[in-house]
Amino acid sequence: MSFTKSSVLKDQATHYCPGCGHGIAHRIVAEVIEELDIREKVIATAPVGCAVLLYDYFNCDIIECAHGRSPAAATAIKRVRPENIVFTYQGDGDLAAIGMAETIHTANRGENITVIFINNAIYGMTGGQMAPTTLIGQKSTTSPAGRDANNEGPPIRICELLSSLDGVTYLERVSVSSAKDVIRAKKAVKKAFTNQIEGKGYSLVEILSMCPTDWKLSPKHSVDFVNKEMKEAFPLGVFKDLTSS
Ligand SMILES: Cc1ncc(C[n+]2csc(CCOP(=O)(O)OP(=O)(O)O)c2C)c(N)n1
Ligand code: SF4
Repeated sequence: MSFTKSSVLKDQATHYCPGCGHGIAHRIVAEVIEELDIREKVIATAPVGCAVLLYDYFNCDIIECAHGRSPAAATAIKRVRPENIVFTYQGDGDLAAIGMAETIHTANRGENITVIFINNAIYGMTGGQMAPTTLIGQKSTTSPAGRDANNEGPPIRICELLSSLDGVTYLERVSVSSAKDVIRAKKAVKKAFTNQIEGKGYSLVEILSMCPTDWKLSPKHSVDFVNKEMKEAFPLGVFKDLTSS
């Protein structure tokens, strides 16, 4: 079998650094949209962060949102055009820092949207500042001695945090740091889109993802960092699934 690129991705080289997880996450989302045959119906929101140029890469309708405001914009789009399939694509700075209020209230309202959350434990685009998901001891430009729970608090686990909200239908944390993980991640993303198609409500997939540039690690060591350190701090798994009950 020969590998072909999904038609949901444009013929456009990305600007992502070597070893970055965003490209893998893009491919997973694109393949799912193609397999579900929903491209014509999809409206995505692009974040502010390294994936800001999402609209250059995906062959579907995309609106650019102010930093962190994707859930509010997605809420409006889905309510006005319920026949469309709406997804947000957000980094940890976008979703869990500046956009935390939008994230919590959108989840709590149980909006029928799909959220793709890329957790790379750092602010990638702006040069490596600490994110809400930065690990204890992890160095960043704003925690040069390593994150200290006494000063900065421990990392925020979004799936665990949102799991207490009644409005939430489906939460799963996956990774793109091995072939097996990528297969699992695609299943989760497909379920999150299928839930929306079936009108089941708010679904979020958290994807642990590599940022070699701002972690100052090689691509190979970045994969090791996800597989060892990140998976320990952010265990993979399904945190809520009301679709099977
Ligand atoms: C209102 C506003 N505040 C701050 C910024 C600066 N800014 C741009 S991207 C970013 C963080 C990006 O990190 P993340 O969301 O984790 O995405 P990543 O780049 O890691 O994929 C920040 C703080 C901005 N563009 N707009
Ligand atoms: S800075 Fe990090 S998140 Fe941004 S493109 Fe480079 S590796 Fe990816």
